[in-house]
Amino acid sequence: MASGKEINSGTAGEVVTLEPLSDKGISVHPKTLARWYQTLHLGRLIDMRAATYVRQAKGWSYHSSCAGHEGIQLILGLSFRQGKDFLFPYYRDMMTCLAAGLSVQEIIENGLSKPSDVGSGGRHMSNHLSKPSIRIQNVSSATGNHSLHAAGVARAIKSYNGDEIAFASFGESAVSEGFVYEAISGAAREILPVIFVIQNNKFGISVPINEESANENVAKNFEGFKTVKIVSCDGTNVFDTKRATARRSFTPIACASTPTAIPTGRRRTVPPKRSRKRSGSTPWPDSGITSLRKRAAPKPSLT
Ligand SMILES: Cc1ncc(C[n+]2csc(CCOP(=O)(O)OP(=O)(O)O)c2C)c(N)n1
Ligand SMILES: [Mg+2]
Repeated sequence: MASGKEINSGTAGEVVTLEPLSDKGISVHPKTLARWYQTLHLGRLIDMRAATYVRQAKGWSYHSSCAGHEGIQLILGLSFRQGKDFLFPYYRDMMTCLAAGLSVQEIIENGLSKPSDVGSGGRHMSNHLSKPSIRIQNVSSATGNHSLHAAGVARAIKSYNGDEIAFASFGESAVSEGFVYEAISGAAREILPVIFVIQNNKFGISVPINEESANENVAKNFEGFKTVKIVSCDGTNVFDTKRATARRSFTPIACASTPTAIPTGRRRTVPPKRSRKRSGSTPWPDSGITSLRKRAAPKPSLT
């Protein structure tokens, strides 16, 4: 191993040299770090297993990998308070849902469209995860559509003087949809307790960001919306995402838009949708997982 660097294998036999994950000045308890690493590692195993199910034509009729999005998804999932807040995840939010309270079995039952699937009894598309019993909401596959549902729920929360939060998560391309603007505009006007999390991987399927939006950081499209607080972070870095999503960032909660930025050169490399045809030997991005392992489990006995 090169000194001060991390080694990660992408595809079999490939060795990628990585810079250590910057902690951005955030101090995290070792037990919390270990929990983060365990969840990230488990999520990656499920994600890779899903791609195998696709290749075997056994499941995941639809698979959108969360690889490269894990930083923001882990912290989003852990920010969600089970049975209290309302989470509206999108089809790429597997890590979010794992961290938020779906079990491995529940995720796999969704992927295999089993009647026991807690979200829809196997009737919804795979990778569209939900668990209504703890308030992880079932959403449609019309991208970004659930931003309106989240704004509506936030309106109810405010009407009932609740302290719950509605989280809506989607990709940067979905932000081009008119209903996302309606949701953010309405939430801004009524100052609703809703957080819109924009996971910016700079592509909407194969359409690059410069053909989607004038602002590469699409959250900046909402800068003129009075009461909207815009928070930016590196969504590939759990520490930076933790910094950005600290509760105080959202107090008082108005309407916050949190884009994730994947730095140039570290763009997610797994195809947006792993089809049977395309699922090949694309390297899996590290997302700081290997680097985090060193911090979370420095003793050999734990590795
Ligand atoms: C309303 C609507 N339009 C088009 C589609 C087809 N579609 C599915 S995923 C996708 C790209 C979404 O890209 P983005 O929002 O950036 O999310 P990403 O998959 O990159 O995370 C599109 C256009 C759709 N599902 N719903
Ligand atoms: Mg995208």
